[in-house]
Amino acid sequence: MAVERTLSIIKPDAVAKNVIGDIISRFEKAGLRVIAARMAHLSQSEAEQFYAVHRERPFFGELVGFMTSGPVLVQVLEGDDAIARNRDIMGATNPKEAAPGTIRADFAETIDANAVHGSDAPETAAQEIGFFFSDEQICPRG
Ligand code: YYY
Ligand code: MG
Repeated sequence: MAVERTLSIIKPDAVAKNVIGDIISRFEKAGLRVIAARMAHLSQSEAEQFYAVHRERPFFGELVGFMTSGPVLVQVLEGDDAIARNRDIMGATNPKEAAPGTIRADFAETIDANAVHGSDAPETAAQEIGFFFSDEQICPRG
């Protein structure tokens, strides 16, 4: 098992519900370590850039509107198989289809406001981490 890093975002709906700590606790219980974190209120241009891969999708405008609607917590998580492990504990994109006990099943109701983002592959993880954090802002555990 390789130690990986992944980018996680606790989205505006979950921040507004005041469940940041509950969600980080899920990461920690799954063996993931927070090695960088900061609050951010994304601008329209930042959200458009971050989700550029979806720019042709019909939900793009709503996605950007939602992601800029309030503050988020952006984090780098590190651990064995961090990318897939984070996706597992997040649950399916649509909370209605997310397995019981996953973050999206427990903290979200709709596909457009689904509590968390997680990188989906090593290349996107590296790109997304670099989008939010410089090397000096990342503090790997010894
Ligand atoms: O990686 P993940 O967040 O699980 O889903 P993506 O397919 O990458 O879509 C990104 C984001 O877009 C999703 O978290 C919510 C939103 N979205 C939507 O509002 N409606 C859809 N039908 C699909 C995605
Ligand atoms: Mg995705």
